[in-house]
Amino acid sequence: MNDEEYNIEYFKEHELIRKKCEKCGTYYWTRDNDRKTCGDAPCDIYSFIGEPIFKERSVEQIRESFLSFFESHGHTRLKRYPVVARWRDDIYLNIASISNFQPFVTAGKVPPPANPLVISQPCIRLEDLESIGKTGRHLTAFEMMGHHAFNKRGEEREETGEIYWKNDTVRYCDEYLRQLGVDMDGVTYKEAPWVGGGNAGPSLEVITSGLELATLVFMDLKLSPLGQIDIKGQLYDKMDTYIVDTGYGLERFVWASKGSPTVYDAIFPDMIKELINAAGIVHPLETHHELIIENARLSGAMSRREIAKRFGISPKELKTILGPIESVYAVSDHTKCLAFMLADGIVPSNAKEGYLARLVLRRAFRMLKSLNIAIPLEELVLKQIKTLKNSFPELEDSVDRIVEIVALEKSRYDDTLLKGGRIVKQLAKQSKLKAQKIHIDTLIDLYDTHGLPPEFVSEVASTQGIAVDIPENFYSLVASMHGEEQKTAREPLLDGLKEKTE
Ligand code: A5A
Repeated sequence: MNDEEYNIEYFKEHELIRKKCEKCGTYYWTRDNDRKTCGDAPCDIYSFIGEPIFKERSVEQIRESFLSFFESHGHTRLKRYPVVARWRDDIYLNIASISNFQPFVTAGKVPPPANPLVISQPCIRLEDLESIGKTGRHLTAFEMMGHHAFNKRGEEREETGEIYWKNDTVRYCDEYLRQLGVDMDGVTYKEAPWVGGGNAGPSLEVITSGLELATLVFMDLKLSPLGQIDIKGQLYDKMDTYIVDTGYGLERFVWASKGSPTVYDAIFPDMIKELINAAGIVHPLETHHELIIENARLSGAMSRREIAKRFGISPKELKTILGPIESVYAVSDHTKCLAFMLADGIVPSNAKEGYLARLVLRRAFRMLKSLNIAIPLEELVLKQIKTLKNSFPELEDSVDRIVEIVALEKSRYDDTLLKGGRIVKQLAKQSKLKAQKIHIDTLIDLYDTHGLPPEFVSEVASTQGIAVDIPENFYSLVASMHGEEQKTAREPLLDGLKEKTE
């Protein structure tokens, strides 16, 4: 992407300078002359754990502060859209606030519902499944607060004029962060071109204290077979429209304001307490305080293996300490994800979005079991709805349906495991005879055809003396094979190796 794209007047006027990260080589903008790195994980560690970035605020307070800030700057506030992206033929779930307006509004074929507009859109990203509970910052269900402006080129622009573009977008961001009380000397704007939903454009990631809080995308390209601009082997052309597409991670702002070890501790304190009690465990913050805080600070920047080494323990020991609390975090996350998925009408099945709901349900069943928690999952989903009902009263309309669906799914799951035990035993015996391992393809087949989670396969196979290697990304792998989500998931082009989706 042409450097000129980031030559934004606002940066110059406010004396931000462009630097190259000493670690990852990415360019970023900062007010701090002495800065050496881009500020993002893994180049920088989370430095706000125990030292919040600004005054503590709740989810409701941050959401309202964002929406009213942009309202006071001429934006129309919109209600949320469903989490099931029924209007899209390329994705099943709503993965970003801009997804609401792709492809027809972004292509200029249908006028936007308001212009400019602001929204807080519940999104679901299952490609982040394996990170849930581990990196401290990933949720499957999160709210993306976005302000959007849809500009047209050519004659139409002569008539209506430009709504706004890069300068005002960065100015709004600076002003909003300043209003929250963020120290602006610690904020970096990292250059990270964005692609998603058939569109692309230059983008700036807004980072402080190791945490990416928001992304400002200047969407002005569309996929085009004869396009002139090559991005990652795909051809793009300029659009007739150019669109401000921003995404501010609501829960991350709340986390930054609390400085808790993870985003889950910031968002789900009551649910976490209840699950810990029900499991009869102690939060490792109490038993291994230093390790947990240090792990929380490093978890965005280092692998498990590296962290274990730093503490002079084996990765297995680290897993024993962290495993239960990570499952507690994941159940907290998944119950919220299910509240939205089921309330928005998804019925678990073996296809399309139903497959994705079943995947989340079964992961939650399995984790509850591993924690020895007997509370029915539907009760926990209802608890989430209670917490969410002030902001999303519509969720309450589906309570009866949700209870019925989750309970039915549980009994199906129990049946599946009962039958599955025999299948896996047989398979393990055969593998033993042939001195073969159980291959990943077999694991996927057992999951897809028989509904058997790889952890269950591993448990049963081990009784026959067969060890099973479960790939770390098993669930996001099967989700992507079915969800086609990866097609449009955002990929920062310059750091594709690090993380795809943030
Ligand atoms: N359309 C653009 C704006 C977009 O989707 N950008 S993004 O992928 O970077 O997401 C915007 C912001 O949402 C991120 O900066 C981050 O703050 C938040 N976010 C993304 N994935 C998240 C996840 N799995 N959990 C919590 N927050 C997430």
